[in-house]
Amino acid sequence: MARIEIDEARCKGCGRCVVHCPKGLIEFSTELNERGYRYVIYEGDVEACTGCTMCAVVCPDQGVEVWNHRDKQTFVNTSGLTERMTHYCPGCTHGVIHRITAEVLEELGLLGRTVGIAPVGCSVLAYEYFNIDMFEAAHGRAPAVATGAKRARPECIVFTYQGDGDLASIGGNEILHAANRGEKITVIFINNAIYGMTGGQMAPTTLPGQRTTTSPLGRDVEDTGHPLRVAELLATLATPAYIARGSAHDAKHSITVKKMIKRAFEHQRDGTCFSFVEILSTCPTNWGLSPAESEQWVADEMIPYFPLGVLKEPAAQPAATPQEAQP
Ligand SMILES: Cc1ncc(C[n+]2csc(CCOP(=O)(O)OP(=O)(O)O)c2C)c(N)n1
Repeated sequence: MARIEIDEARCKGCGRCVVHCPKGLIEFSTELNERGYRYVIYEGDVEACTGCTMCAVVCPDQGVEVWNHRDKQTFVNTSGLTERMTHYCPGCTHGVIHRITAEVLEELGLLGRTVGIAPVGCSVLAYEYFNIDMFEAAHGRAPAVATGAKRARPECIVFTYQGDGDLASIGGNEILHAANRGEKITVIFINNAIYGMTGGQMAPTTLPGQRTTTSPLGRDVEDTGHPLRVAELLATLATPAYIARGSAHDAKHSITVKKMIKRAFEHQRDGTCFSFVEILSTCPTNWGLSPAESEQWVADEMIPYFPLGVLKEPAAQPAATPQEAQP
C-alpha cells in the first residue's frame, strides 16, 4: 500500500491537495494547527492511495511526503530549501515554484555553486527559503546584480527570481538589456497579473478588464495599454538561448514547469546565453478568490492571453554524418 505523510504544522489549509488527490483521500481537519490554520488530514480509504504524488506536487508548503507500495520514499522534500515556513498566503504558488527551482538545482548537483538574486515583492524573503547563497536587489534591479555576480564569478550558476511588478514594470529596462546582452544568467519570472506584496495594484501583466485596487472598474486598455507578454518580447532578441512560459496552477503544468526550469539551468551550466522561464502563478488574496478558484482563473483567463510553451531554443545541432565524424 502506498502512503503519504502530512506535516500538520506546516499546513496552511489551502486545500490544494484536497482538490488534486484523484482518490479524494485528503480532507480538512476539524481542528486548527498551532498557527491557526485548519490543516488537512489523510483519511478515508487510504488503501486506495496509489502514491501518485499529486498532493506533494501541488503543496506550496513542503508539507507532504510520499512512499510507494514497496515502502520506498518517492517524494522527498528537497535539501535545496531550508526548513523555514514561508510567509506566503495559503494557496499562493510562489512556494511551489521555490520548491521546483530548488529540486532542479539539487538534481543537477548545482546547489553548492548557485547564487540567487531575490527581488522586491512577495518573494523579497526568498533568501530565507533557498538553501543557497543569495543577494537581495533593489526593486527591478535583480538582472543588474546577477550580471555583476556572473561576470565576477563565471563558475557560479546565477539566477534571479522576480515578480511581474519587479521585472516587467520598474525593472522593464533592466531585463530587456540583460537579455539583449546575452548575460549567462537564468531568470525565473513569476507572473501573477498583479502587484501582490503592496496590496493588489495593476501590473503591466494585468489582463484587460481585470479589477485591481488601482483599476477598480477593470483595466482599460485604451488608457493603460495592453498587458505585456514579456516572454514573447524577449524571444524576438537574437541572443537569449532559452525562453519558455509555463504555469504552476495544477500538478500537470507544474511538472512541465520543472522541465522548463531544468532546461534553463542546463543552458547556463553549458555556457549558453541567457535563459528565461515565465511562470503563471496564483494570488488568491489579491484576486479575492479561493485557492481552487484561483487555479481555475489561471486556466480560464491567463493561459489564453499568455500561451504556454517553449518560445525560443536553438534547434539541436544535427548529429554528424559518419563521413563528417571521421578524422
Ligand atoms: C523603488 C521602489 N518602488 C516601489 C516599491 C514598492 N513595491 C514593493 S513590492 C512592489 C510590487 C511587487 O509586485 P510583483 O513584483 O508583481 O511581486 P509579487 O509581490 O506579486 O510577488 C512595489 C511596487 C519599492 N519597494 N521600491
